[in-house]
Amino acid sequence: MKRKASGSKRKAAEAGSTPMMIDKHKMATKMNLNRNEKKAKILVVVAALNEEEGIGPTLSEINDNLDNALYLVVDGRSDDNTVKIAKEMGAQVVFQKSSGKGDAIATAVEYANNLDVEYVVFTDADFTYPAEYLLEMIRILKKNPRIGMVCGNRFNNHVHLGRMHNILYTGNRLIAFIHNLLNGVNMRDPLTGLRVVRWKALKNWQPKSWGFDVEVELNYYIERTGYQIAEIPIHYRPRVGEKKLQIRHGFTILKRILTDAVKS
Ligand SMILES: Nc1nc2c(ncn2[C@@H]2O[C@H](COP(=O)(O)OP(=O)(O)OP(=O)(O)O)[C@@H](O)[C@H]2O)c(=O)[nH]1
Ligand SMILES: [Mg+2]
Repeated sequence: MKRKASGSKRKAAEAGSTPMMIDKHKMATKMNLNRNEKKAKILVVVAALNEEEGIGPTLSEINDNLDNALYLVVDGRSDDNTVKIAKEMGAQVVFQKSSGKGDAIATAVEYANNLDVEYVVFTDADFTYPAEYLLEMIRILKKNPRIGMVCGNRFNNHVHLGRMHNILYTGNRLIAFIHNLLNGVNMRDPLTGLRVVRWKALKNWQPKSWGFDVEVELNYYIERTGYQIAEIPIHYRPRVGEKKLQIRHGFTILKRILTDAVKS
C-alpha cells in the first residue's frame, strides 16, 4: 500500500505536477454526496476498479464544483477500499454484472433509466480529470440543444505533452485519425474520459463494448442520433493508483471503429 502511494507521488513529481493536490482530509470526510437526490438533474458516473487512492479526491472535487448532483460509482469488483470509501462519502455504489469499463458504463445507463436526470457526467476515478470544467460543459449543453455531448480535450496548448507517455500520445492521434476516416467522427480527443452527455441523447443507447472501446462507440452513437459533439480544452493530471489501460487495448478500440464502420 505504502509503496503504491509513494510510487504515484514519484510519478506525479516526475511529470511536473504537485503531488499534494490530493486533499487527504477531504478523502476521509463523510460527505453525504447524494443528500439532494430528489432535486438532482445531473448524474455523475464514475467507473472504478481498484481506485482507493483516486476515488475520494475525485468525488470530493466534483462535489466542490456541482450542486445537486447524484453520484453513482460502478464498481468492477475492486478488492481494495474503493467501495468502502465511495459508500462512506455517500455515493450510490452498484456492482457491474461482468467486467470491463464498457460493461460498467452499460450498467450506469441502465441505472439512469430509472432516474429523472437531464445530464450525465462521465469521469475516471483516478483523479486525472479536473472537475473545474463541468459547469462550463453543462452550460454549453444548456445553451445549444443540438449538442448532445461535450468532451474534455486533453490535446491542446495547455497540455505538457511530456505528461502523456509518447506511445499513448501517438496511439491517440492514430485512433483519432481512423475514427474520423471510418466513422466520420471528427474529434481531437476521442478517447477522453471526461464527458457530459445530454440524457435525451443517451437514453436509448445499448452499449456493445465491454472494455475501453466504449468511448469510440459512444462518440459514433451520439453522431448517429443527429446530435453534435463539442470539445473544450482541459488540463490533465497524472493518474494516482494503478493504470488499467494497456497498449493492447488499442486493438480493441480499432476493432470497434472498424465494426461500427462495416455495420453502418
Ligand atoms: N467498473 C470498472 N471500472 C473500470 C474497469 N477498468 C477500468 N475501469 C475504470 O475506468 C477508468 C479508466 O481507466 P484507466 O486505467 O484510468 O484508463 P485511462 O484513463 O484510459 O488511462 P490512464 O488514466 O492513462 O491510465 C478508471 O476509473 C478505472 O478504474 C472495469 O473493468 N470495471
Ligand atoms: Mg484514467
